[in-house]
Amino acid sequence: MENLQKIASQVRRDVIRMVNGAGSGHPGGSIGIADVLTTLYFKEMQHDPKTWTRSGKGQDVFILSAGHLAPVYYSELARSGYFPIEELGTLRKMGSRLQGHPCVTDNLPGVFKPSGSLGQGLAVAAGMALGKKMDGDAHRVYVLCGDGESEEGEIWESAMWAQHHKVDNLIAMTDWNGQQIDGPTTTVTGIEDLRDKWSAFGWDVIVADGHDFDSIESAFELAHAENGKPKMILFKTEMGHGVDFMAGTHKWHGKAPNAEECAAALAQLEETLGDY
Ligand SMILES: Cc1ncc(C[n+]2csc(CCOP(=O)(O)OP(=O)(O)O)c2C)c(N)n1
Repeated sequence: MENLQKIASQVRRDVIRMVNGAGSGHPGGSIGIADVLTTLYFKEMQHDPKTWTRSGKGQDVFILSAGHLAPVYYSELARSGYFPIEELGTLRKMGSRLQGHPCVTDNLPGVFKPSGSLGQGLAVAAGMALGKKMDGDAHRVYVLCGDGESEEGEIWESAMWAQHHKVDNLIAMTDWNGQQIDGPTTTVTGIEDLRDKWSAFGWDVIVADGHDFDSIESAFELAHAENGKPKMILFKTEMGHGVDFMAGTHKWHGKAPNAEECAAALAQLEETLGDY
């Protein structure tokens, strides 16, 4: 667990440096979900960058539905060995494979699906999960959605479809930080309470603390149940977690720190694996 904490700290540093270097991007949600995605990539998923293919065959699959969280996604992928860590410094630069939102035309290893247009990832993940069942592939499909993203209708179409087809190898996660681009989710559409909504759609619902590694690991453990129901883990997180002036506000949803802010943020995050 100590190791996961160290990796997550480095991932947060990567995100801050990448977005500062690009001069644009999405740091708040990215550092808020870093503990969950670090546990996913470094503990939970069965995956191997050396044998990875875009079909996802023979491995677990992760789809980032909330595509604006690309900075944390790229950091997890690079730190897991999908592509060189130095490439992180090219975020949003001309000719880079690391576009502001994930894209597959540049053949970036580890990415299954382009995202950024919110709402689509869950549908694709549900289809891939059923495909795995039909192929006799015992691996799982994971997908991360935002709570603001869950205001999209396609999410709920996919929710109905997945429970109808009993895709219990689908583990969806919501970054339940209570914030979205325009402010608190309660003031935008009032999407709460997500627990009731997902239960009503026939899913197995698990609520966990997205900054407590024991809680994150237990949630994944519970989600392994082969009970005919798709799983939704609602991870309670804090947007901007780890950097005091970014924490708990939507103001850093899509804003790059300047040089001074970048230095202040990095001073709060331990460098554990070496910067790129
Ligand atoms: C279809 C679509 N509509 C609107 C947007 C613009 N948009 C980008 S991020 C965002 C808010 C997402 O909120 P949330 O999923 O909670 O992410 P967080 O703010 O927590 O990072 C919106 C509305 C988009 N990318 N795609």
